Amino acid sequence: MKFATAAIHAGQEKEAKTGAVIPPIFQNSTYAQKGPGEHTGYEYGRTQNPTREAMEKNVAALESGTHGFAFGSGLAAISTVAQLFQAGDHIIATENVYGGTYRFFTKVMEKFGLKFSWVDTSDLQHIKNAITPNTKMIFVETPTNPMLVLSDLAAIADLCREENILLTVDNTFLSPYFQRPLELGADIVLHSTTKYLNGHSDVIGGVIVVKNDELAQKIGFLQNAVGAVPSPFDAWLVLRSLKTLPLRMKAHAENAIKIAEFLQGHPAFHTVSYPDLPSHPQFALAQKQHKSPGGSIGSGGMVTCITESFDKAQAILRKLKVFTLAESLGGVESLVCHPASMTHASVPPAMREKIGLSDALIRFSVGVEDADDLIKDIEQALEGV
Ligand code: P1T
Repeated sequence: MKFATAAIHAGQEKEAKTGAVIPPIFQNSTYAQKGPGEHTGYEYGRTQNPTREAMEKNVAALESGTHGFAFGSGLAAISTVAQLFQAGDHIIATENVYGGTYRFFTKVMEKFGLKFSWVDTSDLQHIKNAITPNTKMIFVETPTNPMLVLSDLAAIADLCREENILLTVDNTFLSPYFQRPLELGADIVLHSTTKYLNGHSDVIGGVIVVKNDELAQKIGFLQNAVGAVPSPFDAWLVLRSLKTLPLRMKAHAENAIKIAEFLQGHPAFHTVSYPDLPSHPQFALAQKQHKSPGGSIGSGGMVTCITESFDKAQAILRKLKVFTLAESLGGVESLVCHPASMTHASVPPAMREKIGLSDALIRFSVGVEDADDLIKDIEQALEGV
């Protein structure tokens, strides 16, 4: 099945009793048993839920994996991956990750004895230098949030295979429409489904996909044992949204390049970053790695730029009208954010400086409105600033 067909059909059968075309929401916590232990394969809602299973199978198909596991948030998915490890294990992580991921690893998992090295994973040599005999996982976010730095997944996957290290990729920024890490050799791919996979800013959720039975068994065990599962309704909303993922991602990317080009041509902005701009330092890697299943190149809807000063950034953010000033990203509506004080406030200032996350940086999550209206909105916000 091709991607657009899988987005609509994978994991979904017509409901047996009525033929309902869309999978029902099984809003139940438990299932009747005929006798003790004599059940239908469904025992308890945390352990199994048919609506959740349909969504998990759908995302697994889109990510070219074999098993999907849904969670109550992106961070719940990340925390479940972290629980594969034990005290003393060493993890190499991309130095610029979502602020909440950084906070979770440094403030929570370090307390349990996991050791982290924060590395610029865009440079393979930096990863090689950080490997120790205890290194168990490389955790890569690409493109990074918010600096849009790319890591070469095929090259890192080769290194991981040689060194017997797991490669986990946070694929939230591109979705499987533009990047499929398991095809490039990663072991685990995960998402905040809150973002592009759900795409309508009405769910908090997460998902993990793997292609290996042993890993699937371990993550399935943790999903049930730890219990950070989503509600059936939230799983259903994500499943509904996945049907339009290819259409939405195409529209996001078409708009994002227009916004990036507009910003680049405007003197109010210093540094405009979008992987499909030839000025992006890793443009060539984006052309190789960010491919839709049909072969078209696209880098999603996230664009950043640096304004003259923190005050200028504040003034612009207050005046935007079509772009809503808010945390989060990946919805059909355009959002804008000031990472240093919002999504990445939990990253220490020294680390923000190291990765180039300036107080004057603005992050746009370009939605699927008419690009002309988005550009006009930025133009009116710049008037008098
Ligand atoms: O918010 P949650 O569903 O728990 O997902 C966390 C998360 C994980 N990975 C990436 C790359 C993310 O961007 C996020 C959440 N990010 C935001 C809320 C944000 O505005 O950047």
